[in-house]
Amino acid sequence: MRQASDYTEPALKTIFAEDFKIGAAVNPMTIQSQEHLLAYHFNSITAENEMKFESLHPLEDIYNFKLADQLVAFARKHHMAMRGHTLVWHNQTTDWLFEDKKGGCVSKETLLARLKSHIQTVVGRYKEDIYAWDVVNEVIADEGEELLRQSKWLDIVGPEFIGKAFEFAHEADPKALLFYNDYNESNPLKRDKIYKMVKSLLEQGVPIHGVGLQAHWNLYDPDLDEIRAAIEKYASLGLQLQLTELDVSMFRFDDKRMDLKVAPAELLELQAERYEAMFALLKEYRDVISSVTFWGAADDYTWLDGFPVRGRKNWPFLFDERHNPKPAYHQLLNAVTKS
Ligand code: HXH
Repeated sequence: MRQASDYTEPALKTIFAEDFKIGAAVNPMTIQSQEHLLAYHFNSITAENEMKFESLHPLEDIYNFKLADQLVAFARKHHMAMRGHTLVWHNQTTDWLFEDKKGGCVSKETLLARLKSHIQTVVGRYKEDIYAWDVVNEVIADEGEELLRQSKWLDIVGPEFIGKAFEFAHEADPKALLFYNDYNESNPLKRDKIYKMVKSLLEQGVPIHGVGLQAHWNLYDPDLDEIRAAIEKYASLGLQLQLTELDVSMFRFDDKRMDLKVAPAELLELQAERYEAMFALLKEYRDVISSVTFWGAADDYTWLDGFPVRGRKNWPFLFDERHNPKPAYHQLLNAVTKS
């Protein structure tokens, strides 16, 4: 593995210093195993899992801040910005939140009171360290006419849980930038639904400051034109945009191939082309895009190992398993320094 003194290539955070922050999702393992890489190339982090509801608040009277605090300390140590992820989600949230003592459903009032208390505690605790929160994650339905996906939040509270979450977060830290975050954000059908939902929040006076484009992309999808159209549409709301969970999978989402044990040169080349084109586009929108966060940092650890195809490795980042720059890094650097 590379030592701190081995890092001599231009740092990503320097290359894009005039454009946007460059972030990485981290966890308690990677802040150790990837410390030099993170410190050298990145100026922002997000907790991959440690600030999700089930991690921070497993039981009504128990908060677990230990792991989240470790990540915050890492950001402080390396003078990095930190994003918070995530306050309201239908996944990785504990059942107690929605249940009364007898295991039945709580009332709307109780659920909102619990949400408010959770947000005050968590957002309040990290006020000095976290400048932006993903307040609501993934509430839009992927397919069909329905605007909002089915969830216990929707069942119990109705659609106003979304605006309430933003209000509670704004009360807890009036300085924090508050984001709505979602995936398949460049798909035209879902894009228009996200736009519609966020627009209605704005019309109701809800304190929302940005749209998070997760950007779980791959070599082939989404099309650059669709990414551009999505950026334009969200930006037309007058909000800032961030790419919050960027990765470029080697496989189309429905590709089940299992034969690759190492990343083939042809795919690394395609990935280099793709990253170059993507960042050229992102730079065009540097006035509205304030941060680009990868959902990891190097190919030794990615949530895409084993997802959605169990047992399959993936290589979605700019740095390889030994933290060396990949063809995508070199081509990106080349393109950006020429322009
Ligand atoms: C993100 N969801 C989350 O925001 C982040 O917190 C997490 O660490 C990783 C990714 C992306 C996602 C959303 C839906 C999804 C898969 C990933 O849905 C599927 C689940 C199974 C099969 C197909 C889709």
